[in-house]
Order: sequence, then structure tokens, then C-alpha cells
Amino acid sequence: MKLIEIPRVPTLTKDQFLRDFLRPQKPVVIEKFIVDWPAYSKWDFDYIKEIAGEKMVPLYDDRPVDHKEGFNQPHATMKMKEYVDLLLKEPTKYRIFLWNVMKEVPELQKDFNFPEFGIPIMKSLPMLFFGGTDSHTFMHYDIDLANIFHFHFAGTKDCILFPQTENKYLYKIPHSLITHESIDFSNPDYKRWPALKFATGYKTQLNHGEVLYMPEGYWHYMKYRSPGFSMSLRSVARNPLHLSKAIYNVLFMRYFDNGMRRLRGKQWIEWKNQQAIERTKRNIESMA
Ligand SMILES: O=C(O)CCC(=O)C(=O)O
Ligand SMILES: [Fe+2]
Repeated sequence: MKLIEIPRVPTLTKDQFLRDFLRPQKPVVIEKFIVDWPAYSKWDFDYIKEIAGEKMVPLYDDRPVDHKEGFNQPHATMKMKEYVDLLLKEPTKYRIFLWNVMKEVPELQKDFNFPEFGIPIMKSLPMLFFGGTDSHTFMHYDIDLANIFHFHFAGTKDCILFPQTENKYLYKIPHSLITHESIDFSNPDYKRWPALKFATGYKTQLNHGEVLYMPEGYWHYMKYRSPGFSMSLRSVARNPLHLSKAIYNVLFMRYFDNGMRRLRGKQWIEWKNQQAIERTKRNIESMA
């Protein structure tokens, strides 16, 4: 894999954002964008415990997809204050994934603004993500292939991104939004996954208060180096191809996949994993 460092800027005007990043669909880290937000000084684990400690939160670990579970079904639940204590005490695989801020803790809304970058933000969909030391997400892209502004708080997190143009090298699982789950993107085994050598992507390490712009449909893998949490704000995909994929995914793909899990069980998951390998192998053979 060739991973290019994502460019970093202290701040960015709307015009610069549109010209240098949105139009060419390139990622960027803005280091000092939110220093004026109350969240910049307030959002830490004590504050989260104070404001949302009693909430039950859905938790995910890194177990492979199981046919007995639905699409994105959580693996455990816990009170937020217990989860935060666990995070701070020891490395845990449990992560919070896609927790809707507006629905769960609307007070948090007072602490941030919706960036005015000339693209409409979906205001009902700010999502929170939490993770402990060394926990990681699967390499995936989001179901709606949106433009994502990803704000990070408290800890440090490694991010690896790929544009959709790299799909042919990534062992993408059909009828899903992930790559083969046995790949460790922090330390890829090229003997087992030779096509990854041809993939070109991006990397960065996010610290408290930094925001990462991920262009439409970008694959992302995040590994928490220390306990931290992030908020994602999203803006609808503008590329018609991405938008039509988003609509297809939301209306059909996830139901189709759930239906096939019920119908074929384990075989369905195994067939998809095998397909990911065979299709990617064919892609690199056709290059030679
Ligand atoms: O950092 C994470 O835990 C996941 C972030 C993510 O997948 C997203 O913002 O869409
Ligand atoms: Fe995501």
C-alpha cells in the first residue's frame, strides 16, 4: 500500500475548501478549526460521564460478521459511565459506533456549530464514536457515501483512507461495505493479500480538536492509539454515481444481505468472503 500523508492546514475558508478539497475530492485535516467551539475545551471523558453517564450505549467489538446477527447489530450494551470507566482503565475492544447525538444527548448540540463550507450538513445526523487503546474499526465506507467531517476529541487515533477508485485492490466483500475482515490494515500481510500492494490511499493521526474531511464514499479504517471519541457530520453525496449507490444501499442492499443471512446462514458469509478474494485476484491478474 502506498499511503500519502493527508495535508494539514491550520484553518480553511469556504472558498479554499471548495477549490482545493471538495471539488477535487481530496482529504484534509484542519488543525484549529474548532478552537472557538465550547466543545474544544469541554469535551472530555469526565464531561461525557456527567452529561450522558446513565445512558445505555450499544457496543461493538472486532468479531467477524456473523450470519446470526443483523446488519450492524451491537454486541453488548452498558451504561455510558461504566463504558468510560472501562475505556480509561484498560484496553478494550468495545467501541461505540454511530451513536446519534441529537437523539441521545441533545444538550451536546450547544457545544458545536455546523461548519459553513458551502455544502449542506445533515443536521439530524451528527454521530459519535468511542474507542479504547488499540481498538479499531473495520475498513469500511459509509452506507450513504457521504462527505464526512470527522472531529476528534481526547485521544489520538490513526486513520487510513482509500478513495472508491481503489476498490479493485481492497478485497471488498460483495453486498456489504467492508473489506475482508482478516486484513490488518495497520500491518498488512502482502503474501496473503498481494493486491494491497497496488492500492494508493492516505493516512494521518488525529489529535484532540482536529477535524478530518473525508470525501464521498472514502473507505476508512481507524485505530485508537489512546482512549478517545469522535463526532461525524455528514453532507449528502453529490456525485450522481455515489448518490445512486447510496440510495441502493439504504433501500435494498442491507435488506438483501439480512435476508440472505437468514436464508443461507453461514454459507452466505463464507461465499461473500471467498468472492472478495477471487474477484480481487482476477482484478490484479487482468492488469498483468
Ligand atoms: O472512528 C471510528 O470509530 C469510526 C468513524 C467512522 O466510521 C465514521 O465517522 O464514519
Ligand atoms: Fe464510517
